[in-house]
Amino acid sequence: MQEKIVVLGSNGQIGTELVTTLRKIYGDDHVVACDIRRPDYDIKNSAPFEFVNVLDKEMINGIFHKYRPTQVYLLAALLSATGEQNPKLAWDLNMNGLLNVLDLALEYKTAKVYWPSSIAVFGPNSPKDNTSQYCIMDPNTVYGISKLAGERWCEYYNQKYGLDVRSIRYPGLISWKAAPGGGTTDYAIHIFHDALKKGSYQSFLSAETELPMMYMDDAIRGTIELMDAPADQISVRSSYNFAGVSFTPEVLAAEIRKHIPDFTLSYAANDPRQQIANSWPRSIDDNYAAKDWGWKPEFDLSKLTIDMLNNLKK
Ligand code: VAH
Repeated sequence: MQEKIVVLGSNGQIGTELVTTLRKIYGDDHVVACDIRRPDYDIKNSAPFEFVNVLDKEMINGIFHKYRPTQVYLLAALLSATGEQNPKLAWDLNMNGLLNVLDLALEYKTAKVYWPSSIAVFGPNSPKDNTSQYCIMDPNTVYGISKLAGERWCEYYNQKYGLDVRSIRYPGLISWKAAPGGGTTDYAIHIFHDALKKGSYQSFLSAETELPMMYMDDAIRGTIELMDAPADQISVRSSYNFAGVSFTPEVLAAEIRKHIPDFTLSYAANDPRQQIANSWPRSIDDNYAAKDWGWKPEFDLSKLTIDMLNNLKK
């Protein structure tokens, strides 16, 4: 059957690249990009785009009615740092946006739904190293709380109503195409821009802050591999742990200096994002993803650094 894929939140850091990749696979007309803002990347005029506010259930109902999607990706969300500045909007968007989509997917019998979670679902008392799929989870950001609650709802709609909803706990994602959207891990993107522009960068996270990260190419490939996997191979219906490479700002700076020898890194003190980063794990065990669909990252720190610098230089 012909796929008709709707991507809600198509203009974000993930959505921008997911839409491009899905259109290469399924064809422009089979992927509808939806966002509350017109894309700042040059989408082809022919490719379908819709203005959508995911908090407006009637509006989303109109999209489901018009396109009868076979797959829906809900990427619209407020991330960790922005969410702390606007807790009620973050909870409303991240939670009610998801519940709107889960209900409509049931009503319109959508074959598959994708919703991103994050390593932000772990908290101060979660194990810090090689954090496992099942462990203590006490997130203390609105973003993390909303993602943990959302995972519970995804599993509930799968177990109670049979909805085929799939999810991945993304680490900090690094990419060059679309600007990052208010995350705590965004230093690992800005550092490349400043390294090329100014030869220096001031990190808002301290030198020894190690966080789980991943190159966007790996994240997009892994997401599509998950969505393509046979349903009976999916053993996790909350959200899969997912790992790329963990590093600190100091280690990343040393890698950048292999290409820009004079690059200097300084540190800003007392940034609120430091508290958020301190509550997250240093590294993640993604053995369930490896077992269930053969997940394996391709970008290590060296390859990620080369790709970022080469593309940003263009
Ligand atoms: C954030 N980039 O910083 C997101 C991500 C694990 C981090 O969820 O909020």
